[in-house]
Amino acid sequence: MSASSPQILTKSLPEVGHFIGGANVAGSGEKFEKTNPATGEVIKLVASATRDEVNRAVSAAKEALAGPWSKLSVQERAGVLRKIAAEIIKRQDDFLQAEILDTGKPVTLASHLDIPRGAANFNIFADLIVGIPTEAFEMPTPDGEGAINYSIRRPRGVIAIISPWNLPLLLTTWKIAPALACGNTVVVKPSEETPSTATLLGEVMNAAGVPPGVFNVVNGFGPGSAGEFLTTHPSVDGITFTGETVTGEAIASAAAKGVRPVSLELGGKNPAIICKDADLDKAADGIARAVYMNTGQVCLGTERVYVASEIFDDFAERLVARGKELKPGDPFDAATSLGPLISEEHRRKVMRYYKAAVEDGAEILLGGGVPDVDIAYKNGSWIEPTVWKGLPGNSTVLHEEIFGPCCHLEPFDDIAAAVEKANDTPYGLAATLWSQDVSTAHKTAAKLEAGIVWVNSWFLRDLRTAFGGSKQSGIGREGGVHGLEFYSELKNICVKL
Ligand code: NAD
Ligand code: 6OD
Repeated sequence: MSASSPQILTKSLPEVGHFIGGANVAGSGEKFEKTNPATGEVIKLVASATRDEVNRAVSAAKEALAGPWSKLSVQERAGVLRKIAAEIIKRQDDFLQAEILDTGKPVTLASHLDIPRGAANFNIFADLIVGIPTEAFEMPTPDGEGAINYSIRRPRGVIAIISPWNLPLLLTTWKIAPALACGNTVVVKPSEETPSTATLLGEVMNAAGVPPGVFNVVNGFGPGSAGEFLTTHPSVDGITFTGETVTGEAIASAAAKGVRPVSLELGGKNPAIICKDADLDKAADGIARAVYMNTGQVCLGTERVYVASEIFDDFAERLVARGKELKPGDPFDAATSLGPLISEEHRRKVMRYYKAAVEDGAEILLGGGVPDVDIAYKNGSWIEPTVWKGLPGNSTVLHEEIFGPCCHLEPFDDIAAAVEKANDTPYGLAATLWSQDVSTAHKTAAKLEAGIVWVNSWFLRDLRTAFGGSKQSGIGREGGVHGLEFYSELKNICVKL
């Protein structure tokens, strides 16, 4: 990507601007090139928001807080959210096209996960907001008359939403929906790699009757660009972020100025434990998804697998076999099951870990390089699904988040030792555990240091549940009532009788 590009090359490229105050706005500042990761072709020019454009978006959001949006009842707001969901489904093909061109992910994945979840996020928070209770307490007072306390929810104000590129529509709507459900207004800064679906969402908001200024999008980068302009803006009342832990630290310090609430969903180095009594085929299917899905670019994905010694070879064989079945190619072809990585820059990062694994003495059971692809895709950011074993405990490959379709397998004899190794990480996002013994499953799940533990499954989501990471994987929980806690101010009213 470069900030400027020759006129002659870029003249006919479609442009992605911003969405401010209910209208698409062509950027007035620099434009950068967006590449299709499947082909390496430049497909779009994206406007990088100036400070003035970010100021305009935040002002539009601030003004909209006092407009018709604030007059809607909770039931009416829920109705608007349901219309947004219906509109996303109606425009499913547009969203698919935009998401697939930006990410290169296979249509089978985007049409089953990304776009339907984008719509489901609005429906679930519409359901939740109308039913969420608050608390009430009666209290005695010295005069014998007493008092009652009750609480009500109020919007926090303007919420800044900063999102990553791996599941663009799914992850931005996961924040937009609860923020709007609680009556806030939002300014979204999508990843520079995936500007399109958030921007398209602007049209959906208008069609669903969302008043101008309630939903705004500014495109651009992070530091010294739209992300920083937005998170440091004094009129932003709360910040919600999904992305890398190191970026989370920068955003937490931006939020500290003005003491703004912040929700952080960050990176992981997620373990899996496969017990000797696991259903091997189901475990191999589950771990194959956890390692290879979205080319390993899922924050919840598994990169470290601890397997009971008795079944190690059988499990490894099954996982490798499933990796071999993956087919890279045209993302729009229903037969394609493996997409590229998001960018050349990210491929260089993942390849550094592939190289480090070999240098650290890993035995490669699968992959390790770049796959053969059709000539039309030869400039894309393709990478092979990869499985290693035999790494020493101090290898960086076992401690740093790679975010690629790869994992390391290690045998264990004693489940306590497997749990200790699983927990030996500064991260604590997700873990997955495979056992048919109910006691082992419950006892081990409770010991794993992670915000989310799946037993005999992975990425099985009930949107009413708490979602978030412990340790360096985040602060706070979103999802269900927990998301509504972040996006609303709970006010206690004490009435002396
Ligand atoms: P990233 O942190 O590089 O970028 C995320 C967003 O932050 C982008 O929009 C970027 O422009 C913006 N940004 C970067 N620096 C900023 C700054 N100083 N101020 C304001 N905004 C800034 O992350 P990424 O590479 O886009 O995404 C991959 C990472 O996201 C992985 O670490 C993955 O684990 C994590 N992730 C976590 C979850 C979760 O739920 N915990 C979900 C998805 C992805
Ligand atoms: O399912 C979700 O709600 C969620 N936030 C998933 C995150 C996936 C990370 O890549």
